[in-house]
Formats: sequence, C-alpha cells, structure tokens
Amino acid sequence: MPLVEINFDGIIGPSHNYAGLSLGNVASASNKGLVSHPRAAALQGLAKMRHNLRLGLPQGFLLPHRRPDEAWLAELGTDAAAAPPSLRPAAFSASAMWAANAATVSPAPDTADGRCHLTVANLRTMAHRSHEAPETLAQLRLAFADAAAFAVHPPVPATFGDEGAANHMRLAAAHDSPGVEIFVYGHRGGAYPVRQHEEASRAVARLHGLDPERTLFACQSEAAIAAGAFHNDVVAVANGHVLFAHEQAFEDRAGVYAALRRVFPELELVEVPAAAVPLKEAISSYLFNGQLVTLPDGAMALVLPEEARETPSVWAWLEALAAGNGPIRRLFVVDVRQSMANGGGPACLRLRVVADPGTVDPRFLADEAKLDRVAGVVERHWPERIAPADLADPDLPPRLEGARAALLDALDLAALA
Ligand code: SUG
Repeated sequence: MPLVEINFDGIIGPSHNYAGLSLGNVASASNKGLVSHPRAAALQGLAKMRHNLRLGLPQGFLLPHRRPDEAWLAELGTDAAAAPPSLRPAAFSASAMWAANAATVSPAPDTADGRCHLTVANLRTMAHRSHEAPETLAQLRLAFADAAAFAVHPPVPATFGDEGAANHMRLAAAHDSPGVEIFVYGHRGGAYPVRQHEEASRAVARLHGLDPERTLFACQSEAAIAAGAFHNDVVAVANGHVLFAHEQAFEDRAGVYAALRRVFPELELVEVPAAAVPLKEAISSYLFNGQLVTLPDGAMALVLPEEARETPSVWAWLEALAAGNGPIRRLFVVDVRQSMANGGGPACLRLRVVADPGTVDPRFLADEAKLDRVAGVVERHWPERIAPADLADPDLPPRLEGARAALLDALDLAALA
C-alpha cells in the first residue's frame, strides 16, 4: 500500500476543563474559570474524525492520558488529594488532546534511513503540558512499533522547548514524494513566552536525518506571538505544494519565501494580507488552524472551525478563495467549540503521519464502528460538566480513572493502563 497521510486525533479526555493555564494563548486565558463540558467536547472531537473519515481521509487517534497525573505529582512531593492550587489544575489538564503538539513527524521519503521519524515534544514551557511526554512516548512506541517503517525518538533535552508538529510544516509534490521541511521557531514574543526554541528544531532535524539542503528554519514573527499565535499553526499551514500563511506569520517574510522558492520551485503561496484579515481576527477565528487536506479526487480543502465562519472578514476572504482559481477549492466547517475555548482548533487536535496504514498498529486506526464504540464509552463515562472547584472533589479522580479504563478496554489497549 502506498504512503498516505493519516491524521491521528487526540481523543478529548474526561478531565477537559478551563483553568487558564496557557499564558500567551488568548482563548485559554479569557475562558479561565468557565464550566467545561468534557462529554460534549469528546463527542465534538469524534464528530470531526467522522467528518474527515467520510471525506475519504484515513483517520487514527491517540488516547487521553491518565489524569490526575499522580506520577508527576509524586515527583513534586505531593498527590491529587494534597496538591496545592498552584499544581492541581496542571495535574488534571486534558491538554494531550492537542495531538499536533505530541511530536514532530518526518515522513520516510525525507529521511536518510528511509523510515518515518517521530520525535516526542518536551512541551517544557507550560507546566501542565510538560508532563505529557512519557505517556506520548509510550503510545507512539506502541502505535508505530514497526521498526522497519518507523523510528520513535524520546524528547530532546528540556533545556530547549519543543512543541512538536505545530511548529513544523512540509511541502511536497505529493505526500509520498520527497519533501521540504520547514521548522518554525520563536526568538521574541513581546509579553508572551516563546515556546519553540531554534536549537530544539535543529536537533529534531538532525535526529530525523533530514537533508540540510531541503530543510528550512524560519523565525516566527514577534508580532504574531505577541498577538496570541503561541504556535506557528495558528498563522500558517502547509499541504502538498501549498503554503497558506498570514502576511505577518514570519519575522523575515521575503527571506522565507525566497528560500522556499529556491528549494521548492513548485511552491504555491496563498497569503492572507493583514489588510483583509488582521492578525487579531486570524487568531480569534483560527483561520489558519483549519486542516488543509488533499481529498481523494486530488482537490484541496480546508476543514475549519465554526468560529472562522462567524468572523465576517475571515469568511468573506475564504469564500472568495474557494470561488477563485487558487488551489484551495472546498471549505468544510466543524464544531470543536469546547477545544477552541482552550485555544485548540481542528489542526491542533491532530498529528499528521505519512505512512502505509498497514505498518501502523491497527488499534490506533479509526473506522465508523470503532468511533461508535468510543462515543458509547464517552456517553457513559465522561463527566457532563466540570467547574473549577470540582478539581478538588475527591470523587473526581476515581471517576476519571474508570472512564479511561473503559476506553482502553473498548479499544483493546489495556497495555497502556
Ligand atoms: O498548549 N491549550 C493548548 C492549546 C494547544 C493548541 N495547539 C496547537 N496550536 N497546535 C496550549 O496552549 C489550555 C489549557 C488550559 O488553560 O486549561 C491549553 O493548554
């Protein structure tokens, strides 16, 4: 079977809540303290997977992590019962749902040894995300255990922040052709932290055995980070030969485009001018966090969040795009509002892996029947709502544990317990 792009979505975990943990992520900060709806959140995520599956796109998933993370709390000398308010929300966070931050992936045609390489992200900048890596590594080692096809690397040292595929793009004539990989790092972010370190990006490129001639390192613009684009995938996305980016995505816009055109002359650039869509609206609508996908008939489509349709400047621009002669011809809208309220759009929820599905552990691959099964578990076990004070309720941890165990059982993945 040829190499195809498989989107692995993070199943939204039963502890999904709004704790305002991510400085620099405007949605997370402004929704702090709201009551969350984990059951609705997970069903929205499953509906998105089903939507894309019905478009004919291969779909996989990753599992929610154990929360509260008692192993992490133990390293900090405490546990869920005694954790201080400064640590408790971080231990309960369902942030592993945003699978675009799980790892960076270099498909087999790009690497020196002809295998698909994945490096788990260390996510060191945010406390609540910094303890995802061990479980992500365990899941990826299981899903991509075929050592002839994959190499799964542990995170790079946490000295240098690495946030995975959200700061990585790939251009290629087709998914199974050799590509050009673009690593986007930050230098300055105004009042906000820079989450992707250049040294981490360069380390990942070396570990993956990428051809230096076909690997680019681009600095994200300070203006974008300062406006709330805490990851590059909030202001730019690539697919096939297309780069879809905001005019203010990169610090040295002309330099990045020129370098790209040199190594990838087929580049088709779809740039959104700030005059048409200001950065602020691009970020609040998550225009660039749509999934830019190639449909089975070869046409390109964007799978966008409802918020993009609700933002007049963004929707007007998109309708003109789809009606024009450009490469992006179709627009689909999905409802992932529960995740969006924490700054996670359609593209944040998925990790793209180009692979032969026959080499992936089938337990991580989705079909309609399996999604029905997962939805059944969610309906039965996911809390309907979580208010901030509920994180201190002693009944919550056993409930979360039971919910996760039921999911692992339904997917024959008790090995991850
Ligand atoms: O890391 N939000 C995530 C959103 C990640 C989005 N991912 C991509 N852009 N690829 C983050 O900032 C909020 C959690 C809270 O506040 O409770 C959060 O972690």
